[in-house]
Amino acid sequence: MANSPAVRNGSVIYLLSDFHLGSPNVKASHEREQILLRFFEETADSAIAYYLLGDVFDFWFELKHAVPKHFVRLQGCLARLTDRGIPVHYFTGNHDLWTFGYLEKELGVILHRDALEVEWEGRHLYLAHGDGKGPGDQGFKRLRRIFHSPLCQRMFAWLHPNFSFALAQHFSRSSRLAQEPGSSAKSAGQLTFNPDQEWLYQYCLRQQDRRHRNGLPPYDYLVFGHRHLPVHCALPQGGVYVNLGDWITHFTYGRFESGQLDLLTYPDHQPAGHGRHHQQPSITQAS
Ligand SMILES: [Mn+2]
Repeated sequence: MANSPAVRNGSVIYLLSDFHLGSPNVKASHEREQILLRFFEETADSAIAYYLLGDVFDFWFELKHAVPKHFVRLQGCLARLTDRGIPVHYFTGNHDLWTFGYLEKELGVILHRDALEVEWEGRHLYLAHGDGKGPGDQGFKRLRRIFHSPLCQRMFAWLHPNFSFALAQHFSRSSRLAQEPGSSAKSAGQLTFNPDQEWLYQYCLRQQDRRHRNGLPPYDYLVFGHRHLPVHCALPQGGVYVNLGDWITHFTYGRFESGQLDLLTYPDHQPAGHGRHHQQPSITQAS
């Protein structure tokens, strides 16, 4: 029964990102889609909500009367979850931001185009895909402004999709491999977490400083995707930087329950994430 507020026993909020369905090709993505379906099937009974933190699709663009082919099983799965009354929050990433109502109307997801601050069980969390945040990456930030421009989006929509979608898919794949080194199967194993060079870690430090200046307690968790690098690292000002990794090579997800957010692998549910050896520092500053 659609949208019936059935009594549910769930106690877990699940967070995932960066499935990039469509990359590197449809066949490989179909295999990953099956793994995702198993994940949602196994976790649905314990879930009170899902947060998808961006780049579910490697390319997505809605025309007035058409959407891209493929990955209808995941779409059906998300629709069934929302039909059961489980909220699915869908953050646009930098690969699937061209959604204009279809995902909300057809799948029933709650769409977020910007970062979100939430309070769960007394914990303060900051959630975002993570693209364009932190210092550096000026070339990508310029490109990002073009992608977000309504005029450019209208011009793109005028092109025939046999041409425009193929072109966009080509650029989407090549840009991802260039911009997000962790997404490359070849380099994923070599990628390491270096806080000094990690823009989102730097962004977390600034956010925590800003909170402190404004007399607010630090965020307990700042959670992102985008980097394709699983991270669970305590910050010096308090709180934890979490990067959800991806579902291309890492198959990692965030699990929030009883005020604690863990980063785990699927299907074996083992703790994951670079930076775990960092001890949670004792907070000496006044909060
Ligand atoms: Mn991304």
